[in-house]
Amino acid sequence: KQQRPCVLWFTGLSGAGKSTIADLVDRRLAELGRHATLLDGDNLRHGISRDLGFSSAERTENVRRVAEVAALFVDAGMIALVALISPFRSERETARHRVEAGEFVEIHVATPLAECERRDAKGLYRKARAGELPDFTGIDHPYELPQAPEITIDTSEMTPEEGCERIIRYLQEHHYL
Ligand code: GGZ
Repeated sequence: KQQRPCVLWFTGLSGAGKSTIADLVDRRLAELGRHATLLDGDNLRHGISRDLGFSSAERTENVRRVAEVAALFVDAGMIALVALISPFRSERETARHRVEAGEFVEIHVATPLAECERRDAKGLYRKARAGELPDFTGIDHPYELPQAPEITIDTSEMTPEEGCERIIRYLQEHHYL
């Protein structure tokens, strides 16, 4: 059966669950025999974006680079999973238009700020509140809400596994799988 390539673009706050869900989807795709690759902000910032910080201009450049890499994987017929805060609507739209219509699935991991901050798995929100991490998304740096994401997942209402299942079902119903 012909594989339909796409970008699965996970956007949302730090600690919203983007990486956790993208990792589960990546593994499910492997089980289903699909070639997929996971581009995760936390890792990429040690590699292709190691020169970038968290100013608006640097985030814009980070998102641009990752969108370009994702498009290369789509050109190669793969599914590219991208997990980046990607806080600006215009940069997400640029990423969307970098690939063909229907090849971009925006997944808003919409866990509320209060819940991300309550969990604070890496202690970053505490540091940001203490003024030790300036320009922290949701605290003193903006996050522009997606207006028409293909999928919305709030991990305060469902488990990461349920979020993964919802995405797999979407991909099946829309003939990506
Ligand atoms: C937001 C920050 C910041 C600031 C460090 N603001 O939850 P994490 O830790 O593991 O993932 C976050 C990651 C965000 O990188 P992205 O490449 O996804 O961001 S963007 O799309 O905006 O370019 C967080 C950590 O880096 N981190 N400082 N100030 N997140």
